[in-house]
Amino acid sequence: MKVLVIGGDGYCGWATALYLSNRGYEVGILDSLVRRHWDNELGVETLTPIALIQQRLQRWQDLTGKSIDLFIGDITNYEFLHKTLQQFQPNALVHFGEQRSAPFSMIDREHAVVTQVNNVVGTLNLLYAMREDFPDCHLVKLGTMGEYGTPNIDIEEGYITIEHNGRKDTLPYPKQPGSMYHLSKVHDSHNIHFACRIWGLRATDLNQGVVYGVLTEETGMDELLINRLDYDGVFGTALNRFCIQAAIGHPLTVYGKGGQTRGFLDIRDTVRCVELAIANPAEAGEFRVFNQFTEQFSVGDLALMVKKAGNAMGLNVEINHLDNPRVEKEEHYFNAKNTKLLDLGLQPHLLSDSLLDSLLNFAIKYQTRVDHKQILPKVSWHRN
Ligand code: NAD
Ligand code: USQ
Repeated sequence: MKVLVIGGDGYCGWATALYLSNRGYEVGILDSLVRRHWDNELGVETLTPIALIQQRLQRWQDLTGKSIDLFIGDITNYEFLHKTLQQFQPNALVHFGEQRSAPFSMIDREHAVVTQVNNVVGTLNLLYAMREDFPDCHLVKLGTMGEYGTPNIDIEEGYITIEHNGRKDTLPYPKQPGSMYHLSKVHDSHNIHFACRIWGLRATDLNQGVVYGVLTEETGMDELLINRLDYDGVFGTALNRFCIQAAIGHPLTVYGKGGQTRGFLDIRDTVRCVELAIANPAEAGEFRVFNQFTEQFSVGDLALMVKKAGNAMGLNVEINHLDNPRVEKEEHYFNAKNTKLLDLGLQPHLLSDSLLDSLLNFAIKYQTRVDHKQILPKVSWHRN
């Protein structure tokens, strides 16, 4: 089966492309490399020294004998996208290729526009390209748990059955996203749902929680295959950031009360979930939604777990509750369903002491690359 991984030079995409290649899929990577450009623009670097995409792919081929096609370009450019799809002839499209940071999207008007144009137009182009030439191809699209926000009722997987004035229907679950980035994912979901309903395309929206970890079997094979690990205040995410902060002796940055609860998963489960979605495609006309996370934690609890693991390794770890730069509920109900991927056979890697140890050791190994000035959050959701 031929799978085009869009965004295959990024954190989730790189791990997924190698995993699928290792399992015998014919893989292509499409990436505009814009994420490396945004890092340059912000003056930040991943904790880990990532090689050029061409060097990464050459090393993969030398090690395994498997080749991965590379298409460098932007999916908001329809001509490029059309040409790439004609050349590669995919059976499945895995779409990671978006601007994925909530703080980046909240910097100012310009960054909100860049985020929404990049994400919404890119996905729209994909839908039209599928409609035109690949109506049977399965789109596996990375969405986010943050599309739902934090409602005071259980979160279902994409749809909710509602009874209203004596009538009943199953409808898309209400969305209350918390940033211009998360909003872009909601817009994508609506557009994809429309394309399935009206044109009969098939798609799976993977509403992924916050990903943590860095090692997968494939990216751990060689230093040149190392994955990115973001720690800065714009692209770094909660648990990864806490481990790196602990490793360099920076107090853990819990925003506000720390009761913010989210779904989380290990990057080793991200790659497996994508494979499960590809191997069990949606029906023609079906817009399927899976909630892709394995456990729920509050950020306060995560900080305590990192502190405990760090202390056990002899690190002195403090926890700071900073003024929250975001506008979000800091204490709330959160209970999200996540059974659909488990039903397809996902066997989760739950957060364990050994994972925290390995992530802390990774962070210690590369600690001299950390720019301490990039740790505190600088982007605010507040009007002034
Ligand atoms: P990333 O920034 O590491 O990777 C995204 C990749 O997509 C980059 O290599 C970038 O250059 C590429 N890209 C962006 N726009 C593009 C375009 N228009 N054309 C071609 N390539 C483009 O992000 P990530 O952490 O790997 O996230 C991948 C996807 O998973 C995103 O859609 C994100 O919203 C989703 N997701 C990520 C997380 C997480 O914790 N990292 C959690 C939930 C969902
Ligand atoms: N947080 C802290 N301290 C930090 C960083 C974050 O307390 O140092 C808090 C935030 O305020 C928020 C929560 O942790 O309440 C999660 O923040 P995050 O930066 O880890 O993740 P988020 O902004 O939600 O975005 C990340 C990815 C995004 C993905 C999303 C999944 O960057 O691409 O869509 O996780 S989810 O959170 O389920 O929407």
